[in-house]
Amino acid sequence: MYEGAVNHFTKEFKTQPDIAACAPGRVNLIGEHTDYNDGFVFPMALPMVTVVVGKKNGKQTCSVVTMAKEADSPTRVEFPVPSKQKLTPGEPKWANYVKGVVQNFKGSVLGFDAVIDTSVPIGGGLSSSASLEVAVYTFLEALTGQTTQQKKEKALACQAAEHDFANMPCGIMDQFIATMGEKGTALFIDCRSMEAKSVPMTDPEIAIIITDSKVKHNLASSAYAERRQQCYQGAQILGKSSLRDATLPQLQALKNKELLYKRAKHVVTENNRTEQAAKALQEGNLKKFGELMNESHESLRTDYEVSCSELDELVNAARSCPHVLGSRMTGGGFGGCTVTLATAKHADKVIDAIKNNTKLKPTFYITKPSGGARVLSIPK
Ligand code: GAF
Repeated sequence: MYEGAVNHFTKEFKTQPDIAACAPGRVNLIGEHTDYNDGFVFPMALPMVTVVVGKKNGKQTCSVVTMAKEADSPTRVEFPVPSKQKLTPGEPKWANYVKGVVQNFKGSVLGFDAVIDTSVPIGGGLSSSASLEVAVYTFLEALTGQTTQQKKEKALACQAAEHDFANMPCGIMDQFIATMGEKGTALFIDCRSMEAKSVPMTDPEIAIIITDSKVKHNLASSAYAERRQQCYQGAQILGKSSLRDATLPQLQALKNKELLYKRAKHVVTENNRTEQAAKALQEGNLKKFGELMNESHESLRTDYEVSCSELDELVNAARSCPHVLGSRMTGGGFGGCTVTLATAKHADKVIDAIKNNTKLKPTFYITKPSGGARVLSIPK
């Protein structure tokens, strides 16, 4: 993929690129819809990445080409280097992530030409958008020689790009893990302090299987914003700055507002599960980890109501296999992927069991925790 982007750049811009950067997609093991509640998440970076290759063009414009098959047209855009005049979102949609990051970069942007390609399934719940944002940001750091010292600031700038240019009020999890992911570890992140603890995830006897339903329901982004608003409302009624500070007994105050109660209950119990899961993994207690994953899915399905029949079907199909320790939806929900923890030597049997127990035509990835955003060397 990377060499393909280099070759494509040469074809499009009639010169060789001299800078390349990439950033990964992610899978969240547990801790869903907690990040925008100042809570805990436990994701890992994937081997699948978005790459950006390019070079300075000596002009006051940025020309960017995407090779992503799912991108809307046109696949080549040109926009000015932001100065007093701010960039604004528009069409095509894929370019908004690029423009948003260029606008929010903590440094002075120079004119550049670039080609983007990705191996992260687009819109598949593995955070292709954060991987694009963080890859573009990392590319700009290399292009300008201005590295944002605090990686948290870099993740926040990319999150702001998604809020302002893609109109998606996401939390910080995806940009954080794309920036700070580490090979061989999952990151337990406290989304309030933005401190992260690495927990090794290298047990060769364990497989992490991602199942992509290839389904995406339209209400995903409106429902996301609605859930966020409901959490905010719940916290306000409880007199808390966020649901992170609420306890289960305190939620009784929401009992006559059933929907807010259910949403808050998910967040409070999910934070608790995520802390327990990080501890279980550290202690090598994978059985417990799997049980917590199962409980997380049930809570997302019944209290938070962000699952869908396809994700439930895949999770149930996985759980029908005795070699599975736990299975749950991952990411925002309403389609996308599930994540399953299983014994490594039986991974193929697990995949067969899922295939045999669903009407869907999912794709599978047996995956490992991989590195975060990085600058790549251009092949000579
Ligand atoms: C999406 C968002 F972008 C994340 O910030 C997070 O809220 C997640 O849904 C749900 O946990 O990926």
